[in-house]
Amino acid sequence: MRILVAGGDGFCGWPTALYLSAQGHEVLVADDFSRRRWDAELGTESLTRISDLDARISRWRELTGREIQTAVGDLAEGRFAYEVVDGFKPEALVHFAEQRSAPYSMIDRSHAVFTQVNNVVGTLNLLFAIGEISPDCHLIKLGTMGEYGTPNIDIEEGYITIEHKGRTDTLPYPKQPGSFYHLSKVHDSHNIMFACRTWGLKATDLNQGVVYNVETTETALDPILANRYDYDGIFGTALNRFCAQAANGDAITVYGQGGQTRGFIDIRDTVRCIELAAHNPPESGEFRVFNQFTEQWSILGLARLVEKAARSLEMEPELVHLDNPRVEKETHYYNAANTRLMDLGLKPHLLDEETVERLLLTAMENRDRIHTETFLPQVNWRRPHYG
Ligand code: NAD
Ligand code: USQ
Repeated sequence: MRILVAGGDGFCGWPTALYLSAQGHEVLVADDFSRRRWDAELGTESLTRISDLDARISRWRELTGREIQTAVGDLAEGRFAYEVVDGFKPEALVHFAEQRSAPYSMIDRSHAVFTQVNNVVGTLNLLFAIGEISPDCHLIKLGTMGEYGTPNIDIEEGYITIEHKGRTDTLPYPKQPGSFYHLSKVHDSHNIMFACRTWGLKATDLNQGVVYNVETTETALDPILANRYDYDGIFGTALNRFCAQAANGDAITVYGQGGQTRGFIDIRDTVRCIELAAHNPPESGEFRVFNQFTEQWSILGLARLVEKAARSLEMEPELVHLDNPRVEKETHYYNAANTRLMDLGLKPHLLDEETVERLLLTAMENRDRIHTETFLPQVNWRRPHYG
């Protein structure tokens, strides 16, 4: 298939582009490298050394003989988005290209505005480009489990059947997102659903859980193909971040009680889910939602798992409960459905001690690159800054 990977220089996008290329698909990566610029803005960088996109792609070509095309530009710019879709005419467009950090979106007004404009306008541009140029193209959009929040009932895959005053309908599942970033994903979902209903486009919203682990078969082939590893208080996510903290001899930072429960997925399964979605497109006019995670963990459970694995490697981790910088429930019911990708053939890599140990060792090997001062959370949900 001809597959456009928007955001293909990022943590999920780069391994996905390689995986799809390795499977024989014709791949084009579109990215504006904004994620690398946000590192410069925040004074942080990937724990692993990451090469620039040209070097990554040249190395891939040398190793495999496969070509990956590139288009460098901002998808929130209407002309660029249109030209990329027009030039490549994708059969599937995988859309990773958004500002994806909840804390970044909560820094102040300008970061909230940037996040929502970048994400919502970028997605709108792609919808209009697909609608006019390639209406048969399947949009595979990365959403997030955080769109649903933590309701006191089971979470379904996108829709819920409700009986109200004697009548019944199947409606979008209610959304209770927890940051301006998560809200941008809800706005995207509504816009995509509308475009499917109104123009007959076909789309899959992949409501992904927190992604952990770093390397895939393809990124591990050569150091120049290495994937990024975020660990700081803004872009680092729970498990990977805890491993960097433990390996560096810093405290594992559980926010509040740690009863926050989320869906998690190994990066090796993320890349596979994208291909499964691409191989099994929805009908024209259908807005399909899959919950893309493989297991649920509480944050305290994850922290304890990291603590145990670190001790077995003779590290001396400490687990601390910080005042929660976020506004979120710390003990709650959580039971989310995730059968649709399994039904298509996903065989999950479930989290085990071996994966945690590998992450701890990766962090240990790159310890001299850690900016310790970026570990503690700096962004407080409760205090709005005009900024
Ligand atoms: P990332 O920041 O590592 O990668 C995103 C990429 O998109 C970056 O390379 C960035 O430069 C690019 N980008 C952003 N805005 C752009 C624009 N306007 N034009 C062109 N390129 C742009 O993020 P990631 O972790 O790879 O996440 C990818 C997607 O998956 C995001 O949409 C995110 O919301 C979603 N997601 C991620 C996780 C996770 O745990 N990482 C979990 C659930 C969902
Ligand atoms: N948390 C801690 N300690 C930390 C970091 C986080 O206790 O040091 C807690 C947070 O308070 C939260 C949970 O862990 O309750 C998850 O936080 P996170 O930073 O790992 O992930 P989150 O902010 O939810 O965002 C990440 C990605 C985002 C994606 C989302 C999926 O950055 O792009 O959409 O995971 S989900 O969580 O399902 O919405």
